[in-house]
Amino acid sequence: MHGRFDDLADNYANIQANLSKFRLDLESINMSVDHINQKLEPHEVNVTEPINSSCPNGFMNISRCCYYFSHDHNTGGIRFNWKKAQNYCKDMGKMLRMTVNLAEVGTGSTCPNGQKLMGAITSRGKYTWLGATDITTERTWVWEQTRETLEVSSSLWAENYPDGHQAANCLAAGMWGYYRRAYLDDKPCTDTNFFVCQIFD
Ligand SMILES: [Ca+2]
Repeated sequence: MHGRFDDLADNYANIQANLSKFRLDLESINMSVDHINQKLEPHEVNVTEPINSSCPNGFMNISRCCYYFSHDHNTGGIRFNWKKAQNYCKDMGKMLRMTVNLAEVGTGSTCPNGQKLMGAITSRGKYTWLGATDITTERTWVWEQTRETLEVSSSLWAENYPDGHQAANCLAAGMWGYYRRAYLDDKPCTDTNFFVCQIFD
């Protein structure tokens, strides 16, 4: 009888030891699962926003098009006259081996949602050069890159604009109204403003 009791006691001790080992293994597995989940989290965020990574460094994706806001770069942003701003965009294009010019609103078939671009300009709250002029023919506004016409009747213009005649031949977006929203304004090309570049290919 005594021997059998010892066997039972040994078995019980073995079971306890195995149970402890099992608990340790389970804890180790749980830690591994937590570790894997932590590694997965940032990856999942990337998967939900793959579009943002499709723009070159420094450019922002809005409605599947890439824009460079000069407001957002260097301390206080970068401001130039209209021609210098356009050249800055074109030079970036040479570096990137892409077609870059001052941004257009609602032209072309690839990024027709101009309201989102105007919204992004509104959120920065500053006068901003865009890519159209009436330099060639007064009151015939032409977007520089696509050569599409910007109608003077467009609702994108601020009320009673364009009004600058020969003295104002370059296109800017300015802040208007109670809500300080961005609308188009004709300004002297020698003014110094922030600007937005756009990738066109
Ligand atoms: Ca003009």
